[in-house]
Amino acid sequence: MAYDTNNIFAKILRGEIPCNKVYEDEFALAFHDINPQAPVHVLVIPKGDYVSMADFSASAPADLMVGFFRAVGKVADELGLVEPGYRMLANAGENAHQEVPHLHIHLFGGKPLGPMLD
Ligand code: IU
Repeated sequence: MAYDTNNIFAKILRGEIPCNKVYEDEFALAFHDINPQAPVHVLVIPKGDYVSMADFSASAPADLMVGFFRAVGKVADELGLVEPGYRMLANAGENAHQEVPHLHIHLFGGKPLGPMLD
């Protein structure tokens, strides 16, 4: 799928739409989900035009890939999620109900989470 530069997360990255930011560096931006599904529900997005993990893993430069995943880990740590644990998830495509066509990793935490896929 071609990247849509008018998707909502692209607009957030360009500063055209506000977000409730928790972390930002040269590779990634993290912000609170507007419709939280857990006491902590944060989205981490890479600074680049990637629809999903498929094109990110295939074509992102190595420094962005490393920087993005380091940012995901840093956000989880800074939010105090590492102990007692959290869930990370990235929806990709129609079957997974990906709503926003810019790669985003969901971080869920702040309570015991149920089993996956229920
Ligand atoms: P999904 O993995 O693409 O289905 O998740 C999209 C998420 O983006 C979903 O949890 C929304 O609540 C969230 N979101 C947001 O935080 N801010 C927005 O302006 C929009 C969606 I549109």
